[in-house]
Amino acid sequence: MENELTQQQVNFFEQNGHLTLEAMTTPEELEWLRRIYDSLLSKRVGWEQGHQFDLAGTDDEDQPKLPQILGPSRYIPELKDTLYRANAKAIAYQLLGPNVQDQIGEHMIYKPSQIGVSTPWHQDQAYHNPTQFFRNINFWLSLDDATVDSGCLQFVPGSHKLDVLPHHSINHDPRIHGLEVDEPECWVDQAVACPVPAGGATLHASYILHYAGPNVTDQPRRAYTLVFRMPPTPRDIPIDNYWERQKQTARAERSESG
Ligand SMILES: O=C(O)CCC(=O)C(=O)O
Repeated sequence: MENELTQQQVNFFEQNGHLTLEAMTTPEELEWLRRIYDSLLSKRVGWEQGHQFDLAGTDDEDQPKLPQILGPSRYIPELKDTLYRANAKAIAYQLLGPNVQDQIGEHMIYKPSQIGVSTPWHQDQAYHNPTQFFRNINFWLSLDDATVDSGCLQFVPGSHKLDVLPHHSINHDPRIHGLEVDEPECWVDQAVACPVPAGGATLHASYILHYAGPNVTDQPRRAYTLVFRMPPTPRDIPIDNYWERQKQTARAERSESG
């Protein structure tokens, strides 16, 4: 069970901006998480509030291509007490120091078997407040064996040292929540795929470019992410994130009217 990194792992993370860990929780907790996950997804929990939506679609199809739930622990508070979360917190403290914020980010992204589409190349900070600098670590727990064919994460090593690059909505459609970096083809040759066994996780640093392919297997690809953050600091000049200002998603409409 991993809750402390070796110096070699710390150095690797700092240099490359990502790391793979083989075991973040027990098989028993993993099984419990799968039941919660499947129930949240199948009941479309949070849909009306805009907390659940299709990351890669316009929310008007019967079968979302890439369902995402933001903040699942607001519906299942026991998710705040998992061993996964305790282990991730210990590692986040080791990497970021004692000023890590108590309030953490959390989401689930599901790639249904044979249906889940790719998560395009992006930087998480393209979604975030353009007036601030971030120092975050994402833990991406895989509830299934994640392979290249099922959509494990892929990273551009060292790209966490970049600032936010220009992005656009998937398919250049502002009704779609998901973002893609402009000219994604520039990065493909540098990609490192990071398969991970069920119960293992990849970690990634703020600003790293990452991607996950479509799920072309007969198995689901269920991922549960926790984001640990340092207090953000102000930028002198905000990023011009016109891609976010152009958004017109059904999800945002539901959330505003809810
Ligand atoms: O699960 C995926 O397909 C993408 C996950 C991701 O981009 C993230 O957690 O930052």
